[in-house]
Amino acid sequence: MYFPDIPVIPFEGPESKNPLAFKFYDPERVILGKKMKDHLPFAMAWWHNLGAAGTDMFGRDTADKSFGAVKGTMEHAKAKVDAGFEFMQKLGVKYFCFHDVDIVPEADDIKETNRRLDEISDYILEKMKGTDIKCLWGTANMFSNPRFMNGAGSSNSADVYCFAAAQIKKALDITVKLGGRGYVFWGGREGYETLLNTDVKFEQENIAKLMKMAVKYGRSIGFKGDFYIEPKPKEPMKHQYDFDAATAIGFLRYYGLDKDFKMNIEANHATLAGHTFQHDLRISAINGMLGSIDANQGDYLLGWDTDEFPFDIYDTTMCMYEVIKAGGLTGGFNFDAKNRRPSYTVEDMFHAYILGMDSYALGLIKAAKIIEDGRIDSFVKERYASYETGIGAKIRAEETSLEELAAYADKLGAPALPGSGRQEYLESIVNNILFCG
Ligand code: XUL
Ligand code: CO
Repeated sequence: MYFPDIPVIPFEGPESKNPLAFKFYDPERVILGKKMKDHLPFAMAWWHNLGAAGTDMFGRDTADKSFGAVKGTMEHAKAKVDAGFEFMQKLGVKYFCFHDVDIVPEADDIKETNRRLDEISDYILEKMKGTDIKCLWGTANMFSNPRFMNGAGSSNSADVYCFAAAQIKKALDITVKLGGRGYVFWGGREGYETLLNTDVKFEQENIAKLMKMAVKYGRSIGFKGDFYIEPKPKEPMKHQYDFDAATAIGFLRYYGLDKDFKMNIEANHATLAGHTFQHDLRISAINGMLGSIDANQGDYLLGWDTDEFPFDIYDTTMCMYEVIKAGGLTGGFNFDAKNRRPSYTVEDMFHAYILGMDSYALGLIKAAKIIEDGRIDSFVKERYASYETGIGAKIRAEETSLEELAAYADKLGAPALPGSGRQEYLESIVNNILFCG
């Protein structure tokens, strides 16, 4: 046991003061005809939870994530598997997400790294047996190794491009072996620092070609799930090609990849792009591409990816409002989040997941209330009522012309002002539902 002092985390309800209990996440509770645990397929991010130990630009680790083994060894890799499964089982987290190099230490030669990946995936598969824990998605880390300094699919070096392809191939093999629901492309270094040395068109074409080969290979080995792009506008690169959902969707459509890909929207990435989290969810949803979510939170005072555990109930509520309206996710809610550096104990690891899961559970409860209440939906419907009859209906049905509309406007002389947007009234409704019962 790696967490002997931590019990299985029970649901005790909102009145509980027990730090090791859920206040809102009650997996069997039915909301809008579906159990909470089915609305909220939570996932553990291998890298933050079992890897990140507090190192930042100015200081080294504060937490001990050795799990009793020497870091950088296969013994440590296996200890992480054991600790990770104990952690997920104690919390009732049913999925995990991983990068290839989160689950094994990377060797100098890719053949040895791949051998290690075979060994650890056998170990994980064995561990999965007898539990109901599954793989949400896998990915290849194509940003940490110095060879990827200029990107992977966008690298100026064809040799590096081949290494990226080799890593994707292996990461897909492992994802399929573990029954993963999805496969993620986060293009951390797919972008540029300066246009003075960059052929943007060339790089984007190469990325698309790599993705096409990945789809072809994935389907050939029986991968039936979704590929995801995880948009992010910057960090580590100054400009990243997958800037936001709208940009990534346009890219996928242009290169004919939109049938195989969906979006994995990360809250903190959306805010870095100058959007709300809800905005990127809505853009994905209306394009039929809302696939999965990296459930974290940024800090409005800091301009980088702080990857905090979500606690803002307004945000989780509006997220769940979008997810419910979209009919749910094909993926899940991956806590791509890390403890703050001074929260370095084992208890903190559990507090963080309890916070995240409770925040989403409460968001779900409140979003369902907003939908059941119906005032916001009916206001939005009414706001566009002028398109239901007369000239508006003709516009919707594409049964008119610019000439007819111009003649209509001439006859009118001047239109009445559109109806009030009633923003403050609508915001009060949300506050009322959030804070009064
Ligand atoms: C980085 C980030 C990644 C992706 C997977 O900002 O979010 O961890 O989720 O590569
Ligand atoms: Co992420």
